Amino acid sequence: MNEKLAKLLNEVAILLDMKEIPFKPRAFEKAAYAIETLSEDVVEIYKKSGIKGLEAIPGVGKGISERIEEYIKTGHVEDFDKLKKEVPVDLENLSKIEGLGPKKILKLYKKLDIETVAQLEKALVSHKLRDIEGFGEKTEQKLLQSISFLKQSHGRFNLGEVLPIARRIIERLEKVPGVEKVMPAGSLRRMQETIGDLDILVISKKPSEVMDFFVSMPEVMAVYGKGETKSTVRLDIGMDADLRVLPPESFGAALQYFTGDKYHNIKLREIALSKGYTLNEYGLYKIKNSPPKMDPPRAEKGYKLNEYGLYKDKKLVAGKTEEEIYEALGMSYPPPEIRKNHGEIEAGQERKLPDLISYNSIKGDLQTQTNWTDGENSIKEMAEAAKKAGLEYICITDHTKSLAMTGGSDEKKLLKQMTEIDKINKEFHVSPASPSEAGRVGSKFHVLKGAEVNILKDGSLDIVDEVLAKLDVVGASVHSHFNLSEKEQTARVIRAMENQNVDIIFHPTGRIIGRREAIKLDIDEILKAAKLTKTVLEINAGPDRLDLKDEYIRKAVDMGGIKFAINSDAHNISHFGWLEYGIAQARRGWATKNHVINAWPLEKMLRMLK
Ligand code: DGT
Ligand code: CA
Ligand code: CA
Ligand code: ZN
Repeated sequence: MNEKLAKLLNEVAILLDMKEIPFKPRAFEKAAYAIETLSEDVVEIYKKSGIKGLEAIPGVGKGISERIEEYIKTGHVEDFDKLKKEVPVDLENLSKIEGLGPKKILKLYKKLDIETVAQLEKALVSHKLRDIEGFGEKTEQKLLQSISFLKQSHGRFNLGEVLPIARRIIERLEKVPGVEKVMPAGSLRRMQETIGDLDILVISKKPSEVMDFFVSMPEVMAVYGKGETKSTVRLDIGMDADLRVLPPESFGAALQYFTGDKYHNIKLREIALSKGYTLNEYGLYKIKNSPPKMDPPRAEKGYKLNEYGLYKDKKLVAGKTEEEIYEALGMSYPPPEIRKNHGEIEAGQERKLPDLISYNSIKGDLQTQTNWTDGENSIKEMAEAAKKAGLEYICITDHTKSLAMTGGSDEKKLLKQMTEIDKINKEFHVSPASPSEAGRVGSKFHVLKGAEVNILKDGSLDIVDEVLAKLDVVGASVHSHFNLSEKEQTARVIRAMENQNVDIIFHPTGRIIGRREAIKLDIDEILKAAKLTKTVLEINAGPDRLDLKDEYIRKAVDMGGIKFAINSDAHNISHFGWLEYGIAQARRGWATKNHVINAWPLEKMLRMLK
């Protein structure tokens, strides 16, 4: 129920935005996010604790919880239905189109009766939009581009959408009687930036009970197949999920096989074969009585023929755990994130796999926004939340002035904010004058002064150097002129790196997964410049950015001498959880703790900066 409900609340937010109602849309978005990331189904919460339980969900107020109650009871909400009737368009898909905000959707509906993406595409192709105020030829091009981009990425889901859902399903499966172990496999276990379908593996003494449970979960929209060992369903978010039940003795082999990726598996099987083994999802087997030459007729005399050869007997060598399989093949265990046959097998054989940065190693977050600009929470609230999330420091990096729509800071506002941060830091370092304050002593939480300054078209910045020099951390970002040629764009970013005050390039390529292409950059040149100018590159952990992507991180790691910062880019207190996605991204790029400056203690991190 959670996804469906979150989707509905997000739609209501858009509908309210259309009516230009202030504040309320943000409340709905907040509630939608809270519900989407809940680990328990709202229906369960409601069953257990009624409307009080709903109100207790952070971000869900009284009004919204009453609507949720109505939805659980009746399957719809009268208020929302009315809103939807006024603008009966396919909001879910139209709102995914980059450059098409709520007001534009409304205008297109009113002027051209456009309700679906297909209708919009048709109108664009026949240049119908050009006559409408606010939709020139440029918009036409841009919208057509976004639509074709959406079509390409169709069918895959961002890790950030899938992981909370998968975790909830896994948590529930673990409680089904007879279940001994549940593990994710496939792209999810590899923490890929996008997921095609969910693969879950289970050890159970009572397979049919798990299967019954799996196919009747509340998020299941359709059942494609249900068997003793495998079932496949479609979830309400539009994604498929496979569940396989396995015996304990081959669980490791199945986990290895279904984790993939395909190219890693193919290479591993070749190695097995070259050592006289065969490897499949049931185990690693030693082949005995293999005749020297393929001789199909012998298959009938007790021999078996398959893609590994012709053999009579095989003896199970390993299968219970993945570790024992890799060990038997003479290599160290490669973490799932790097399994894609990009050198990890050879490195494993040479016992030279990198010690990847671990999931609990981030000590500070160097990109966070507050309500001084487009964030939702105060500096203090962000700091408290970061501390609660286990961090030791954060840097406040509100937008700067040329990003006018966010109320970006000018020099004066930045200086004022620095004073405010000094004040807050004093509060974090209180002495134990009263017992109520004692708990905070020794925590040494620290708020750093920073900004996310805009890189202007020519590579200069929108804040003067004297003020930048006063900040602890300066992040610089491209937020405009996305369409420059590769040559111009590369020169622009390099010029920003050359600025003595710029410490980090935020979201370096500017891509939004499935929605906006990256800016054109000569990555090799950018990496060289980063190394030369000692500019840190961000691994933005926002689930729809994940920028840099893994391929570029790996390139930088191979080049050597380049450092990263894994930042959440939090715009509210619940976003610190995103750091996990950024860490996964760093791991897929073979980064170690040594590469990531905010995995270091504060003093060491600050020494690294320009
Ligand atoms: P996805 O679902 O597109 O995000 O990516 P995966 O990697 O989860 O792919 P999926 O669900 O088709 O298959 C799960 C795993 O099963 C995959 O990672 C490796 C294994 N597998 C699938 N097809 C093949 C194959 O043709 N050969 C081998 N060796 N393994 C395969
Ligand atoms: Ca999959
Ligand atoms: Ca699958
Ligand atoms: Zn930004």
